[in-house]
Amino acid sequence: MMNNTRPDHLPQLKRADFASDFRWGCSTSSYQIEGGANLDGRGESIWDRFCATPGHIRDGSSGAVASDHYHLWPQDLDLARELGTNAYRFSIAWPRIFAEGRGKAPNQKGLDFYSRLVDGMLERGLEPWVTLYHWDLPQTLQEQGGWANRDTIDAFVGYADMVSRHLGDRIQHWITHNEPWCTAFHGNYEGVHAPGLKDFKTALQVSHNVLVSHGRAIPAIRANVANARVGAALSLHPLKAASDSAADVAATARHDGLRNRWFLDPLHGRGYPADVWAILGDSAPMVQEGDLAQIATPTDFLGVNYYFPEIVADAPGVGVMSTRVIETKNVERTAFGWEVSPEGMVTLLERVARDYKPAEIYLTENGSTYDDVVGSDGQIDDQQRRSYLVRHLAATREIVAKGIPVKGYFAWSLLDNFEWAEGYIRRFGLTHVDFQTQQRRLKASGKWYREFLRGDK
Ligand code: IFM
Repeated sequence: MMNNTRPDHLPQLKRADFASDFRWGCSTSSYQIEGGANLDGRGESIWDRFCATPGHIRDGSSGAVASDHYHLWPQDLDLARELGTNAYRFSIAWPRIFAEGRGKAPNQKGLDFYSRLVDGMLERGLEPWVTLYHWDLPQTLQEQGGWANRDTIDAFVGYADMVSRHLGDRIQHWITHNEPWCTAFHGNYEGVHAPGLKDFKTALQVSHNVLVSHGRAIPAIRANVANARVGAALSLHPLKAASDSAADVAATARHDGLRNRWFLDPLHGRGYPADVWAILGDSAPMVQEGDLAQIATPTDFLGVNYYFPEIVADAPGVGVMSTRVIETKNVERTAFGWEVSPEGMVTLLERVARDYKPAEIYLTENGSTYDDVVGSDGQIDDQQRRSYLVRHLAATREIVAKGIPVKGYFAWSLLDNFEWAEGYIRRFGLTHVDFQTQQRRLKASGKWYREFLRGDK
């Protein structure tokens, strides 16, 4: 395999290759970085509860302290500014606003924290991009059925209303949900994420209710925020059939149906894909009159989180969809085993633009994990992550050159953080975090991003 980490093999890039109003940022999420789990009136989230059960998290950890961003946020925003980014994507912990998920009075200390955080972004020239739901559902709501219960839709709209009322004077960009596929299927079918359920029908109902909550939150946000720009961030994958056989090709179409089209189609006014619906049988979600119209409420942009392509084979009897994702050999992979494929990102965005024609697309996440080593000089020479970043930015430039309306790129992630079921084993940061001391150190990848963004290469 080609050594893709050698600087002379990497494409040459400069910020000036992109429009001057292109959004450059990093993404983070509340549970993964904040810590401060019991501070200032924050309620329990499904992730606090999930992590407490031995066996759920590979290293037995939790996000209780994480990167201690709850205390260290000024220094983290300084880092984002020093990188030269002009935008910053973060999420709000719902249980900090409503400890039990809903209520007339919000937790003022929670609102104040985010208010200070947003002011801190603006003071540093960082445009705030907020995500309302990045998986930390209040545990009380889970006890009432979680996202499978339609009442959670109302609770989410109340929460979105409260947050947008308080922060809408300073935040223009609103992302309702991060990766609804993961919320639904990792959390409720595979059981590898909170709340840890393993029920396909529940997962499908969750996916539907999450989508309805997205559509219903939009008018609330627009009512509170002048010039609001709203969208959702989907995790999408380009797919290839494992072979030319009719069975593998058909399996790939089925897999695409649930992985990609199950979310893209209803958000773009097409309802659920008929081919998938026909397979679901009794597992299909309960859809009420008006739901599909609400899901299709017009948005301003589509957020795409891109990490890796998938190779799909027919697998009779495997799950409801009878498909299997297979691992091919001789492919460059990250430490997570995810295939590195900048060209897959090009294929994916061409497809999304062609089939759905979103007015604007933002790459709301893209990044990689490797086994970082801190050298004796204290430096983290993460050439693989640097190479990954450079090549995905070159792919972004190619996508833009094709006339696809990609308007921004957010690297995942600003900091090493709590990587869900993998705990602290997987590091995605452009900045290294020593979880004993909370010391931050920019990795080689972060230094490259800084040079690229500041044009001082
Ligand atoms: O860390 C996650 C993030 O929370 C959602 N998107 C994928 C990232 C890497 O796994």
